[in-house]
Parts: sequence; structure tokens; C-alpha cells
Amino acid sequence: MAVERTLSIIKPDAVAKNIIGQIYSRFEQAGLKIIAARMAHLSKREAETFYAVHRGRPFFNDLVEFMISGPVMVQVLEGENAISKNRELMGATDPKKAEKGTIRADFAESIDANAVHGSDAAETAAVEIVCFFPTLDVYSR
Ligand code: RTP
Ligand code: MG
Repeated sequence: MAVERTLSIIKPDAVAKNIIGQIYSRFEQAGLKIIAARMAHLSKREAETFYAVHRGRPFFNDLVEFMISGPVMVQVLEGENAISKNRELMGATDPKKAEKGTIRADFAESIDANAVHGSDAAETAAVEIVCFFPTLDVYSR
């Protein structure tokens, strides 16, 4: 098994609900280490750049507007199979379809306000980590 890094974002709905700690506990309990973290309130340009792969999709504007609606908590998670492990913890994009016990099933309201983001592959993880932590001020241990 490979030790990987992945980018996680706690989205504005979950930050507003004051559940950053509860979500962090799930990462920790699954053996994922938080090796970098910062809070940010994204500009429209930053949100559009981050989700550029979805530009042109019908949900793109709503997604960008939602992501800039309040502060987000951004972290790098490290651990064995961190990318897929985090995606498992998150659950399906639509919380109605997410498995019980996943972050989205337990905390998310809708497909738009779905609590968390997680990188979906090694290539996107690398790009997304640099996007938020360009100097890689991480504390692997
Ligand atoms: P994320 O990138 O935020 O981790 O979510 P994801 O991989 O599970 O889903 P993705 O396909 O990358 O879509 C990004 C975000 O766009 C919104 N979305 N809405 N209405 C729709 O059909 C639809 N599809 C996607 C979701 O908020 C999703 O998290
Ligand atoms: Mg995605």
C-alpha cells in the first residue's frame, strides 16, 4: 500500500454548521494525518480555477457561487491510500445516495451543499495541493 497525500476541503455549509472538529475526527479515526491546514474565503476566480474541469457543466455557476458563500477549511491529508480512503469517508456526491455513516450522508443537505471536497486521483491531488499550499509547508510525521 502506498502512502499518499490528498487535498480535502470542508465546504462553507459544514464550516457554518461548526462541524470542522467532527469531520477532522473522522479523518483521524481512519488513520489519515492532517499535515497542512488553513482557512480561506475563496474569490470567484479562485473557485472557478479550482473547479475548472467542470466549466461549462450546468451546475458550474451554482457550484462556484456556493464555494464562495463563506469560509472553507482546507487541509492536506496523508496516509495509506489517502485519496480513495478520503473519498470513502466522504460518500457519494449526492448525500441522498451516500452510504450511511459517511460524512455526506451524516452532515450534507444537498448535492450542492455537500460538506466536503476530496481529490479524485493522484494527478488532481498533486495539482490541488499546490493550488492551496504552494510552498508545501507540510508537517509529515
Ligand atoms: P468534489 O469535487 O466537490 O469533491 O465532489 P465530487 O468529486 O463528489 O463531485 P464532482 O463530480 O467533482 O462535482 C463537483 C461538485 O459539483 C456539484 N455537482 N452538482 N447538480 C449536479 O448534477 C452536480 N454534479 C456535481 C457537487 O456539489 C459536487 O461536489
Ligand atoms: Mg470532484
